[in-house]
Amino acid sequence: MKRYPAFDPPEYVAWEPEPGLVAAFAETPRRDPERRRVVEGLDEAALLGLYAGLLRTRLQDITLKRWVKTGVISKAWLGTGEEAMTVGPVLALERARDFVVPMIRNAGACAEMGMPIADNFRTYLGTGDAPSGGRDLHAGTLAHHVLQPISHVGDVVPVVAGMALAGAMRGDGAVTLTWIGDGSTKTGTAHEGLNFAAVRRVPAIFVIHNNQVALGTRIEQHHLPGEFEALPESYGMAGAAFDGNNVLDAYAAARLAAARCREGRGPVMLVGTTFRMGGHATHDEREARETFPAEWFATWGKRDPIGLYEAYLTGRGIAAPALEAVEAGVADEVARAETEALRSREERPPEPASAVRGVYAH
Ligand SMILES: Cc1ncc(C[n+]2csc(CCOP(=O)(O)OP(=O)(O)O)c2C)c(N)n1
Ligand SMILES: [Mg+2]
Repeated sequence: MKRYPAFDPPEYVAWEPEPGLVAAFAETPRRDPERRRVVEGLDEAALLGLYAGLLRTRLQDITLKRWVKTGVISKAWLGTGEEAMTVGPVLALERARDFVVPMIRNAGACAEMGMPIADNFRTYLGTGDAPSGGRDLHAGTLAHHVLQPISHVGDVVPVVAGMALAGAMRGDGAVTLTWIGDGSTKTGTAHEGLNFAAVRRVPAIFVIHNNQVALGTRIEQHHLPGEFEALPESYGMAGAAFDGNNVLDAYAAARLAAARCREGRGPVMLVGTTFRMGGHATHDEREARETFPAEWFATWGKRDPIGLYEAYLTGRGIAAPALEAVEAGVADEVARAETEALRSREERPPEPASAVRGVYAH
């Protein structure tokens, strides 16, 4: 993809595929026979759909970062380098019946569930026609089967357990998927929700989104022994790990988990490992660079989920013009959404009276 020197992490600006990593990318989902079958069953349209999802997610972040740098908004929570964690699992679901509950770093999930990109931007701009009515910068709308994130990390887990229980009671085969950050796993509510989901065997997928940092706290400062793979079993849940920078591995793992949920076999916890290539938000990128050794950024920078996937697609015989056409289409889609959202900012400020609507007491 086109790189954006003013906004991309420096490791991505002159990104080149490293042959060993490209080979490992193709090999990873093939190690498990079931995942291999899922990946081999993807046709070109599905493969390019995953590519479009990654680009759409990255380009929304690039737009937000440009807005921060040009004073349109004051800060943004980005998922740069973590796109595969979001896009693979969402595209493994069935939009019409399944539900997702992203955290702010998974905001790319909204568009992949069909929510207009402009609505994600409007949420940041606090416009009256944003799904939140201008009240909250967490994006989501149930019309598109996306529940808005709850700011208090971990609190969404019991809600997800309840949504999945509701799906089981309706009997419509709906699966509910959420992400739990490595830091969020430390909250009491996350534990309660996970236990409830396991005991009631609800059709939920919990993706442990291990980006190895919780705000400014490195993984080894908040988590022993440093691995999450044992967590599913400790709840009596099915579980599996996947490569968080590999959209195919993420997709296949979630696809199999969703099938298991639909068979009534209870929840699945998927553990994905990745790395946050920016700050907690745009305000602390410099601090993030001081929080981790430079080698971490160098190592994970070589594993750009988009660059590696492009190299994989090329190896699978998809020609450069096909990739470029997808990128041009997505770039246009994001640019149009930006224009629409900025128009809303001019024309659709929230009505002052709306501040007291939908609250418990006023
Ligand atoms: C209950 C609660 N405590 C503290 C915060 C402030 N806070 C926001 S995000 C965050 C770190 C979350 O880490 P993690 O779950 O790993 O998610 P990540 O930011 O890496 O995506 C913290 C401490 C919060 N939002 N909610
Ligand atoms: Mg984290």
